[in-house]
Amino acid sequence: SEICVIGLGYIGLPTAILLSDGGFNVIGVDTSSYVIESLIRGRSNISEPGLSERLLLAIHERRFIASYDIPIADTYIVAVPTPFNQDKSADLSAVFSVIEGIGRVMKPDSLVIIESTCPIGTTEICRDKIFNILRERNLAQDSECINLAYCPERVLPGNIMEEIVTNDRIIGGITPNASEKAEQIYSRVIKGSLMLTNSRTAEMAKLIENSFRDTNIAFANEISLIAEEVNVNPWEVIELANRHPRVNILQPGPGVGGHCIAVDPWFLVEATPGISRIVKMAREVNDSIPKTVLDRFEKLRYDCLENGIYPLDVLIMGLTFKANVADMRESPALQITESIVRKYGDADHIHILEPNIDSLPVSIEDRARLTTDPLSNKNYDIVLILVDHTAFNIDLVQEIVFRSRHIIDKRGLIRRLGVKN
Ligand code: SAJ
Repeated sequence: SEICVIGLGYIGLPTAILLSDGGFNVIGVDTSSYVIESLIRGRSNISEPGLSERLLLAIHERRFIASYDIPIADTYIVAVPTPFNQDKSADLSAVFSVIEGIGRVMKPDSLVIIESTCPIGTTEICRDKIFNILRERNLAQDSECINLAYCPERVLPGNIMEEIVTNDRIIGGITPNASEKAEQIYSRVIKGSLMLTNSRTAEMAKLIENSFRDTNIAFANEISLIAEEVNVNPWEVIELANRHPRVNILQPGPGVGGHCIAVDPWFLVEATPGISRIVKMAREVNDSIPKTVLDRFEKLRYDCLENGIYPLDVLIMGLTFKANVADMRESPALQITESIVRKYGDADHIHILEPNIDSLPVSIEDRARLTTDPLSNKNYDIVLILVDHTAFNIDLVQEIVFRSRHIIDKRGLIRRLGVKN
């Protein structure tokens, strides 16, 4: 049978390849000409271990075809982005426009699955939209007959091709019948358990999963601020507390980035502003961390100036939102770097070490330099470790530490690697 996957990003493309390898004919749809042109040439528009080889084969064997247009298909999977607006409200325009596009071409018994992260109740709104269009097309009398399900994705960027098969999945049908239909599709390719529920519960489960992680990291970040204030090593104190059999605190860092954890909790806050207090505060705590890093940087820079050091050589290690990915969306490391470059790019020498990118983002390219050989510089006045890439190994970090006057290590890398300071 034919499946159409709409939105070929970090979720849609791996899903399309998974289904294609599982024996379905898959048509991938995207509005971006960059995405479609890359795919037609057999090139993946996202970097994810294990994806490109399978993609190339699927395209070669014509099991996967990329297109701009939504075709008639038995099943549709929607995986377009749901960003937030300036005021933190969800921007559902991409989901709604895709749902309308599907409604105009689908068969009345086609199955529609939404995987995009959505506020609670979105799937019901989509059902009404589909129903209205089908009614205009004289194809539906009863909205109960529409096969629509919300099935959130929970794969971890960097390990998507593995988790997309093994993770348990939630299937939230708009009716029990729709849940069963979606289950039949996923059960062909997924090894994890499939948990059937209604659409609202599925929507909320996705949001609380990411809010849970955000809250735990906010707690870790707050602990780290407290620890620094009272002269305790934050990494050590958390490691020791985690030896308690029922304590599991995550790691502090330079802030929380990515397009999921830094976004999704706001969908809960938007729906229930007076009640979602911890969720909101966790977001605010995590969003406030980059500023504390900048404050620390400015203190150390002032210290350098006091000692007659000018201009400074600054080394920034890592720009991406987390280790071993190339993605810089909502990255606190990039945000911190942009502030430093904006304020001091003309005065100081700002070197950037980011092994996962080939060129700097436009926001900083004029006044910072991407380096591939940080040891070509004799010494650094301030080093900021903002991402713990595997490429930042003990030999490299040790050598950089030897050459630097001040270090701001927001990932606890020096301690973890056992680097002498
Ligand atoms: N981070 C910390 N400390 C930690 C863990 C993470 O500061 O201990 C930071 C990271 O550096 C990064 C951010 O949090 O900036 C998010 O990274 P992540 O690895 O925790 O999560 P994502 O955004 O890559 O993927 C999350 C995952 N959600 C959960 O683990 C609950 C993933 O399973 C979801 O599929 C994904 O969001 C999504 O698409 O919603």
